[in-house]
Amino acid sequence: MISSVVLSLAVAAFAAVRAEDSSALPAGVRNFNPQPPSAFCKQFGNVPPAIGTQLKNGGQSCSSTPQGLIPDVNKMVSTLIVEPKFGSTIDASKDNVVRIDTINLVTGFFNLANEQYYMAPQTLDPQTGTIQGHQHITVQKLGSTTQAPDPKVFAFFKGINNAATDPDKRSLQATIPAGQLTENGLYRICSITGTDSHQPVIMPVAQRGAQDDCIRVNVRNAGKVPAPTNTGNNNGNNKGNGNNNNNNKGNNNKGNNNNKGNNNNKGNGNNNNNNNKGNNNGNNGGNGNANFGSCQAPTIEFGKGFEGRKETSFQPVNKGSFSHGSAQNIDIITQFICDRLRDTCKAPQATQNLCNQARSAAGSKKAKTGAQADAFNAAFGIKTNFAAVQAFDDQGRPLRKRFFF
Ligand SMILES: [Cu+2]
Repeated sequence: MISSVVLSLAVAAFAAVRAEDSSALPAGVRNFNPQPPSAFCKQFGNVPPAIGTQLKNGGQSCSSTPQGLIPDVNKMVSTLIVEPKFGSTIDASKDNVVRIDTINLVTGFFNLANEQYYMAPQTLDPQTGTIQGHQHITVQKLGSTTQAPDPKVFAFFKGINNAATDPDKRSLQATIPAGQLTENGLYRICSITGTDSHQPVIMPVAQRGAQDDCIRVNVRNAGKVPAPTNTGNNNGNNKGNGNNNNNNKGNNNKGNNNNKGNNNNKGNGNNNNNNNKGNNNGNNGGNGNANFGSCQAPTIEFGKGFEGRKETSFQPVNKGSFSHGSAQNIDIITQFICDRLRDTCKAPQATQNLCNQARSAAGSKKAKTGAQADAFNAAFGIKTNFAAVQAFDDQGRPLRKRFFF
């Protein structure tokens, strides 16, 4: 009884640091303002405060966010990767589901990764005292079994932002799309359990079992993609579109070739399926006509529900090469991609110039529409039709009538 009083006081105290406007956030997710600099951070005057963005291009920062609520010792997180099997060989030319079992985590708490990173203290479910958070799957090729891999390099990464829906609310999964892994060999697949705003979970005792799991698998048929089922255009190929009401939050189909949910629903009188759009041309042989150095094609996709967003936004299709979350402003993504092509992919100068042209082409189209992604992709010879995707505002309202009837 006393502890629940303390708990609700603590929850109330943290509520005070919430920002006023949480309207752009998915249900269940709160927005937090940066804390004033702590005494600790003030000692390092030359280190800027962490303000919710991720410093992907380098630089230190200092977080003044409290660690937050620490759960009871009987509520510690534990995770097991149950699929694929440890030590198995997986076929990279097919979709591979990674399924995990996690206990003592209330899932579906997934704050905006580019604006609220480390902004929220760890929070607990007020009823059960269980940590609120989400999972991630990360896949790396192991060049060596005796030397640790570079964490900046990964072959696949996926934040799992949806809440577990199995009866015990423990099971989550992500799909490594066919063709995503480009080299055969030994890989490591790990979970990274995170809180609402992505920090590692804070546990009450030091001596315990791990909150995360990693497995090793062998990969074969890397770099091979099954023949696209939808070469040419997608008219009439409305596989799996139906009239579903699914907001498609956190779906795992990005970048695969099954052409689920395209847009040519002529004469469809209702809007229930508007949320499931955006075809997946990124991997459909859309490799473009440029040399991307060590990277995959820099295709950008436009759609609703990325990272739990209510609004439409942009993100790179090939997260292995271009590890950036979604953004409403395409220039955040295009700039990141052009920097990456230069610094990491070591693409030739001609491709870098092409990237700058692609950026301006995107900038010349109407902001926050799929036409911007198409213009960027087209500069590399990658044909997409995100212009046909309905744009939504951050309340989930259609921005205007669909224009392609
Ligand atoms: Cu995360």
